[in-house]
Amino acid sequence: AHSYTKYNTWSDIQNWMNSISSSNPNLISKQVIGNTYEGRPMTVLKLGKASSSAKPAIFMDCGIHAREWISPAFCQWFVKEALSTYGSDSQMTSLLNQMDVFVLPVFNIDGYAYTHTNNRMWRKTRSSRSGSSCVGADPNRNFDAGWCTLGASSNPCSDTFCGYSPESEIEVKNVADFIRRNKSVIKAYITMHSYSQLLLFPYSYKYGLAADHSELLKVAQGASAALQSLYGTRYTSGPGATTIYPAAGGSDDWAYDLGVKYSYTFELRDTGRYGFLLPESQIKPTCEETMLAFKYIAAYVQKNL
Ligand code: 0X9
Ligand code: ZN
Ligand code: ZN
Repeated sequence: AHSYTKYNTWSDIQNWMNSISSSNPNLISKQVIGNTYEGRPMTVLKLGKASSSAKPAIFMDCGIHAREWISPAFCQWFVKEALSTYGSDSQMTSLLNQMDVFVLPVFNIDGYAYTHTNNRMWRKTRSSRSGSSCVGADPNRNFDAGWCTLGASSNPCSDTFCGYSPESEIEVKNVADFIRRNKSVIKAYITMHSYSQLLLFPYSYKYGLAADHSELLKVAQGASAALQSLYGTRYTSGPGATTIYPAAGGSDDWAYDLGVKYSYTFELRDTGRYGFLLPESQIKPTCEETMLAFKYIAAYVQKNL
């Protein structure tokens, strides 16, 4: 069964999406943006109060990498918190009145399912091609941003395989198409990974600073401070290339170059004690503190529309 303080299976997450959206028709709608390689539906939840005119929006995805289980847990937590605090928390109320938040709870569903059934440490998609016996590409190397030039591998057996071409992975194409289609309303792109406790922003495919570097850094530092205020968890903020490592083909750089200025990658808890195998007892504190960072960024974006 579904629980916010457990790592849910894809099937539990699907049931949860159906039930939460039918219980909250005034604040959530569901749309399938395409199917995964293995045919699972990629469902985006749109949170926000209905409006007669187009609302500016934030897009957030979780679970680009299959084994980073705390990430989908955060997307689920976020949806719950948004619904349960709308009407009582003034910031959440104002956010959902003025903006929509698109949430993709699991990006790499096939990989996520595989980590539950076959290999807990799987990272990539599950696509295959004749000519190679190795399965999958790294979805966060498959976006069209300096594709496969740096920190990515052209070997299909590598965990950072960039794929056969930009957007060769259907999951990446589905998300990129959705963001391109909604480009005029999407003001921020937030993607959840683990682990390392970092708040990253462009660029990662090159060392050069983003045109908006100082603003992106200031907002990241404010968000990290908000996160730390709850339990003292420390985050480091900075451009991907120098803060974690140079790596091309990532979703954050791609969204930024498309024109989505506020583009952030979170690397959630921890710093390596448990790594990808973060205990379920840490889901609640991790999500609670991350909510504060998300809300800090959202408030800034809303103020600067
Ligand atoms: O390597 C990645 O894709 C991310 N780290 S992870 O351990 N979750 O795999 C960092 C992504 C930073 N952004 C880009 N490289 N564009
Ligand atoms: Zn279950
Ligand atoms: Zn990741």
